Amino acid sequence: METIVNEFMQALLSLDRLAAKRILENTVKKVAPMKFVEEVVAVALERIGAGWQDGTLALSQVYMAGRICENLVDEVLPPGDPDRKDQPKMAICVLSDHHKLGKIIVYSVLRAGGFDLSDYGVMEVDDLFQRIQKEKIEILLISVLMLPSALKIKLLKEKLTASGINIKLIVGGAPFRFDDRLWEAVGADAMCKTASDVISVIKTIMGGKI
Ligand code: B12
Repeated sequence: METIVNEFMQALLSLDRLAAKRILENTVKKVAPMKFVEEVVAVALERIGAGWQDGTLALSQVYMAGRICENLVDEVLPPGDPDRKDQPKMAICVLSDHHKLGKIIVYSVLRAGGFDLSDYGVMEVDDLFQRIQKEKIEILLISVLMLPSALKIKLLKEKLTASGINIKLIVGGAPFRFDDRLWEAVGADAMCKTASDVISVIKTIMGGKI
């Protein structure tokens, strides 16, 4: 996988979308698309992000790499058959943040796993609160990649509690991977380090264990 990560990174840094797509297509002949996303796409983007932090890469490279991956991942993780009964009503969003790739992946994983859910895109606390209340959402999945955005989940939770709304919050993204206790501090019910953990967490919630 290391060679593939390096080649994929080079394709992204040269803004060569076609080369990146070719690497993806060749690799998913041998490994599951999700494995490619988590072990190649996410690793390459983290390394590119680290390059920006230590000054060896430009923010524009981080941005373009993110956009290329966003499109590729959309193509490789197709929606599954959402024909499932007795599901809780679910929605997913990015809260006050424009890092969208994690949300796209989690959404695709859930759809591919047979779950149906609404994609709210990027939301702010007040609009999100109104929408989940109106649509009677039972499980809300929130993706954030910046600490200030993660802390806004606490505001949402306070509003929900004050209104007596009982909804399960599942959170994920970089701040929760950096700090293992943050999800509890913001009042979430569960946290996932990777998108592939999400189905088992939802099944645990459906089984009444969270
Ligand atoms: C690519 C990137 C960008 C791209 C985003 C492109 C896009 N369309 O998404 C661009 C260049 C636009 C960008 C901009 C900025 N970024 Co940026 N970015 C990154 C970077 C390098 C990678 C993020 C990424 O896409 N990773 C790949 C995806 C697949 O991983 P992921 O999102 O973590 O998702 C996985 C899991 O976490 C999980 N998951 C995620 N969400 C959820 C939700 C649920 C419910 C579940 C179950 C699971 C789950 O599933 C996914 C797959 O396994 C990170 C570094 C990092 N270590 O994360 C910095 C990072 C997130 N960025 C950062 C910053 C500071 C910024 C900027 C403020 C920079 C600036 N000064 O302008 C802006 C802010 C933009 C904004 N308003 O939101 C910081 C945040 C620091 C902090 N503590 O708050 C980071 C951590 C870099 C750093 N170390 O400083 N960024």
